[in-house]
Amino acid sequence: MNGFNRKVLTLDEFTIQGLRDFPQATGELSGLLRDMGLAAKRVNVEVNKAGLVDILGNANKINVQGEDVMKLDEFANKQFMGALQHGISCAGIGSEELDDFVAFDDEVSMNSKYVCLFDPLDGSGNIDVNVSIGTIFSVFRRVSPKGTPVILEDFIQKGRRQVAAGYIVYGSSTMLVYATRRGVNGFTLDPSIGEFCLSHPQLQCPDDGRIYSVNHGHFFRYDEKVRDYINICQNKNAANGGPYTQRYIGSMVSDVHRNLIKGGIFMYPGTSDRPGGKLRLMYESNPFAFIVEVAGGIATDGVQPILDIQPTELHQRTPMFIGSRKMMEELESIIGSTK
Ligand code: AHM
Ligand code: MG
Repeated sequence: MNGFNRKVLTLDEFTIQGLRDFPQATGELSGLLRDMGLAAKRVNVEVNKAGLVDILGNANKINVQGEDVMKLDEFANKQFMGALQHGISCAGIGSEELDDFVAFDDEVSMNSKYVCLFDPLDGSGNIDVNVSIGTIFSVFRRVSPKGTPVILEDFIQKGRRQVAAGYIVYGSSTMLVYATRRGVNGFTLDPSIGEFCLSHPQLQCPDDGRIYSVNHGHFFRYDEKVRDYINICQNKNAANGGPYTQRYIGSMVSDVHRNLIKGGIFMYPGTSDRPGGKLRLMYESNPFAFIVEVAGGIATDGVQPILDIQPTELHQRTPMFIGSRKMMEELESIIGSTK
């Protein structure tokens, strides 16, 4: 015995095993997830070196080896876009880093059935201070015919129509979590073999929790009812389901990941100066709403489920409230249908 645990499935093994239940499946979704996993591993290597940037060179500068240094979010964007373009599953992408979507024009890509939207490096303001950051992605089946270049309508579909969604958190360990309608599964990168290994099978969001996550700095710019709810969170005690604890990393991937595992609520409401909030519907809110709903939680914009919003543009923003079912129900009883 070499001590290697062969009971642990790698991401590829897991998705390929899943295909056995669907004899008609083409394996394209497994391929897309493998491509995302590959790009994530490349990004992970660079994220781990982020602290060396002053030694190796800053963005737009030449490093000591005389190479051009790219900003980490641009680098991540290139990796995810490149992996998907070279794969066999994705006909085009939309990214936070790019103003417009990209239609892949090679024959194989044009004949693929999926499009992918992603935020290549979310929370990138946290890179300089060694705080966890992440990648978020959303997968739709295209609505335009295969064999033609993808169009805007392939991307701006309701979140409810997502085929899969996932995120990667580059944290104290690196994890890839993805959801399909069949469940949410989490994989931790084993650096010794360079593979994502199934570590969190069939993740369920606890029905209730004690963590609330919100930027208190904006408190006086939130709607009165949102402020009422935050006050309730602060006043929880043993008699009314508390006490609650406040946790806000400022990196949505890490904040929602933690709440998904431990139970909690994450809020990014609209403010008086930014009524639409900050988060982007297509590649930040939708994927998390899908993941958390599959895991048994709830996600709304304060009025309707995030997944029911009809998008009109690639980069639109939305207020967001997401988390454990009971905490979300209490929030809804306070804010009613007011954004
Ligand atoms: P980014 O896409 O520019 O990185 O912004 C998104 C991030 C989220 O990860 C996080 O939840 C939020 O912005 C934090 O914003 P704020 O500093 O306003 O609380
Ligand atoms: Mg972002």
